[in-house]
Amino acid sequence: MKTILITGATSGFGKAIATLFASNGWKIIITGRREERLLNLQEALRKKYGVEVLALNFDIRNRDLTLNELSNLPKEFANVDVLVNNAGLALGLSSIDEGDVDEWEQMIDTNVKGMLYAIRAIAPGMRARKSGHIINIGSTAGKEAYKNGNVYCATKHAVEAITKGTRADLLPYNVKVTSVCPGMAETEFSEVRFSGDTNRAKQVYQGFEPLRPEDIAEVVYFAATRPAHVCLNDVILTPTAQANSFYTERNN
Ligand code: NDP
Ligand code: 8X3
Repeated sequence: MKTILITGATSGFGKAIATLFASNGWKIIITGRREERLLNLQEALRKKYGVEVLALNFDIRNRDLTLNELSNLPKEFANVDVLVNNAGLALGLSSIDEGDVDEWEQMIDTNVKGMLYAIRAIAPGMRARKSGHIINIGSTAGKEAYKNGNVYCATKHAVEAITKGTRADLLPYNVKVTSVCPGMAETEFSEVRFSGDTNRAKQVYQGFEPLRPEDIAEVVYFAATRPAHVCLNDVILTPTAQANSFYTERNN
């Protein structure tokens, strides 16, 4: 029975990834700040799929807590086969000269530093076992920097660099490292970005069919289930109507 750890599983991609892997019989570790959602998902996956689910409630920006929780997993969950670094967010959309410095720090602390803490806690076990797979959720925002996306795009460019560096470092230890880079997907992402303004969030996805969380989960599952000698390095997936960060065909 393989074990997967997914950070940020209380909504969106993380929840869909946890659900798909649970439906395929994997042992699941889920994390996030919103405890009630985490416990509801834990219960639902246990009931529906009969799998073991560990729910860890912490803020990934908290360095000591994250390192401590993930370095001291209970024995039956300790051998993590796949780590999915998914927890992340965008805050705001404003020109660099008008940006909110607190928002910048939250994005950097979550998307970059939080991901690094998780890798630091989990990679030594993979190295010792000479086996494992780290899958980082990047973005098309990590391929190009779009107007007013400045710091969010920077964090996703950092995910790209960390993915490449991690792959090189862990190469001698048979650890696979993959980045999965989605374009526009309708989750809570834009609601968070626009501080709960649901109308503004909806507009982001108007006039075309965006990706769904399940689309990303399928790619992660495919990447995680390749034969031992195959590592997907980098996968970009966009809605059919989106070419990249700059071009989207809308019918409104
Ligand atoms: P959601 O807002 O639906 O989910 C984000 C998840 O991250 C939640 O489970 C949230 O949990 C968790 N999270 C955020 N901050 C923290 C924190 N400080 N500590 C722990 N967990 C945290 O968005 P998505 O599912 O869309 O986003 C998932 C990832 O995909 C992000 O890294 C995002 O940048 C990336 N992405 C999204 C795209 C999109 O268009 N939607 C496209 C490309 C990439 P909680 O709030 O409970 O802590
Ligand atoms: C999320 C995709 O285009 O909203 O990473 O930045 S985008």
